[in-house]
Formats: sequence, structure tokens, C-alpha cells
Amino acid sequence: MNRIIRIAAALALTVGLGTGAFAAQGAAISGEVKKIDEGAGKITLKHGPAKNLGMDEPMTMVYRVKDPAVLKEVKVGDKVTFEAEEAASGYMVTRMEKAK
Ligand SMILES: [Cu+2]
Repeated sequence: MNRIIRIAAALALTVGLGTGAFAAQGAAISGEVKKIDEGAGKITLKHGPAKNLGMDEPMTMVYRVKDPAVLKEVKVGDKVTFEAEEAASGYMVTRMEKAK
């Protein structure tokens, strides 16, 4: 009986940690499109601090995009909300949509 409770507690902890990590990684960032390079699958975004990416200051930088289709949905000057992750090849936008 005791053992089952310990296993259940360990499972609950694992699930809790997993959810927390996902939430931190998926933190949305507000930005503005400065440049789009469809051929290279890259977008230049000006954005505010993104603590989950280790970016404490506002900046303008180039991101690769996971799905090139998102580059057709936005244009230079658009305000966007996006999520990004640090990949081996650089920072990559994993999700992006026009800010409402
Ligand atoms: Cu940045």
C-alpha cells in the first residue's frame, strides 16, 4: 500500500514538472516583422525580452522558421506573437501568428 502511494506521488511529480517545462518553453513573445526571406526560410523579428530564450533585452534578430508557410501569413511591419526555441542551427520560430 505504502509503495503504491509513493509511486503515485512520483508520477504526479513527473507530470507536474513536465507541464511546467512545456509552459516555460512555450512562452509567447511579442514582436514586429522587420524582414522576410522566404527563400532562406528566415524572418527578422524585433522583439521584447524573452527570458525563456535567455534574451533579457529587446532586440532585432534573424530566426529560422520551422514551418515556411507562416512566412506567407505575415508581412513586414506586422505585429506578431511567436514562440521560439534554441535549436542546434540557431533560434527557430516554432509558432507565429498576427497579434490581435
Ligand atoms: Cu532575440
